[in-house]
Amino acid sequence: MKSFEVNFDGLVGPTHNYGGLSFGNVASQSNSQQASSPKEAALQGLEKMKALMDMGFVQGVLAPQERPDVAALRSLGFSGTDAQVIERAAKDAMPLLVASCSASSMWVANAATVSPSADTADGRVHFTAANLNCKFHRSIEHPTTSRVLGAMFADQQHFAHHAALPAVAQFGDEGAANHTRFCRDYGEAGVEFFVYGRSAFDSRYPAPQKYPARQTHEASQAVARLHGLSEEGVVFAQQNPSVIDQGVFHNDVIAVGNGELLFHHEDAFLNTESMLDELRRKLAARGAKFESISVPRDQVTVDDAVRSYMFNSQLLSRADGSMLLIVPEECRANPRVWSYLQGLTSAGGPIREVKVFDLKQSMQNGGGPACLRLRVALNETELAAVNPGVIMSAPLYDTLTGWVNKHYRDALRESDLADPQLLLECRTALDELTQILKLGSVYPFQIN
Ligand code: SUG
Repeated sequence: MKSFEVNFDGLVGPTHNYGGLSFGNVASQSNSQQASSPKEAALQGLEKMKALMDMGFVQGVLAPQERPDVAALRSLGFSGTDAQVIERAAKDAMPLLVASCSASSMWVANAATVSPSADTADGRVHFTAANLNCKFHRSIEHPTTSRVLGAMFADQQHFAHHAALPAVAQFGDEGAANHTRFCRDYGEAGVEFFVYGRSAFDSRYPAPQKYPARQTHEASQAVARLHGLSEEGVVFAQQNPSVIDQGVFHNDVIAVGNGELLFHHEDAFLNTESMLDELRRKLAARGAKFESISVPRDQVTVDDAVRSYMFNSQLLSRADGSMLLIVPEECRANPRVWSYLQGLTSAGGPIREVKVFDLKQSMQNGGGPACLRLRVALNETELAAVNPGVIMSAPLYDTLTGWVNKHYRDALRESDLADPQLLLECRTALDELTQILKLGSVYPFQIN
C-alpha cells in the first residue's frame, strides 16, 4: 500500500499581529508593535500550500482559532458582555488582551506530536495536542486544537487522540517542532526522534541560562508512552543549551529530518556523536540507512541559522528519491547561508533543490516554512479516512483566497485589537470557514 507524508499547513487567522509575546524568540521580540497585515500573511501561507500541491505533494489545511479568546479573558476576571470584556482588558491589562488575540495557532508544528500507524502499538495514527504551557498566549490553543484535529481525523478505527499533557512547566510540550521521524518508507516502522531542552526532574541535565527551554525530557517521554512507541523505535536527545540561549527556542530552528536524512547545525545537540550512532543503529535494525548532514559553524553560525531560518525548512521527498528543501526568502538575503545552500544542492547529495518562499509576515514572529506545517504520514486507507474538506485542491485554494480577501484586514496595529468589531469579524469569518472545510462546530462561539 502506498504511504505519504501529508503536510497540513496552518491557515493564518484574521488577528495576526506582532505582540512581542515570545521571550526567547528573537524575531517575535524584535518586531513587537509593528503593524501587521493579516491578509498578506494568510495569502502568503496559502501560496505555499498551493505551490506544494502543484508540485504533486498531498497538502492539507488546518483552521485557525477564535481570537480574541474572550473565555481566556473571562477566566482572568474580566466580565460583562463580550464587548465589555475586551474593552476592560484593553483599559486595564493591554498585554493580556494582546495575548488573547494572538494568531499563534498558525504555527501548527506546535499543534501536536503525531506518530504514524507503522510505529504505534495499536496500529493507529496517534496525536497528542501540545500544551504549549511556556507562554500564556500559546497555552490557550490546545482545547480548540484538539477539537479541530478531532474533526479532521475523526475515524477512531484509524486515529487516536490524546489530550494535552498536564499544564505545568515540568511537562512543557511544544509538539512536532521538537520531533522528527526517520524511516525508509513512510509506511514502514521508523525511528521517532524526540528533542528536549531540559529535564524537569533530574538536575544533572544542563539547562539554558538566559532563555527558557520549552520542552522537557519528561514531556517527550510521556508522549512516546501515550503513542505506544517501542524502545527500538525512539531516540531522545538534548538540545545544546547554548543554542537555546542564542534564540533556538524549538529544535526545528536548527535541525530538520526526513526519510533517512537529518540536516542539522553542528552545534544543535549535546552528545551528538552518540546520538547519531543510536539513530544509525536503530534505523539499521529497521532495514533503513541513516545519513546526517552537519553544517559547520565556520560556514553558517548559529546566529545565521536563527536569522535566516535555514533549518526551519521543509525537507520533502520527491518521486525520484531526491529531496527538496523549502526555505524562506530570508535565506537568500544571508550570503553565507545562500552560498552554503548553493553548494549543498550541487554536491550530488540527497538534497538536490532549494525553493524559496516569501513568508515574511509569519517570519517576523519567528515562524518559517516548517513552523507552518504539521506532518502526518498516512497510508492510502488512512488518507481516505481524513475529512476530505481539509485536503487542498485548486477549487479549495480559490475558495480560501476569496474568503481571506473578503474577511481579513489589510493592516492591524495593537490599538485595533481593542475594537470589539474585530471579534465579530473573526467569528463571521470562522463560521464560514467551518462550512468551507466541513469541520462542524469546533469554536467556542459555535458550541457555547
Ligand atoms: O511560539 N511565535 C511563535 C513561533 C512558533 C514557531 N514555531 C516553530 N518553531 N515550530 C512562538 O514563539 C510570537 C507571537 C507574537 O509575538 O505576537 C509567537 O508566538
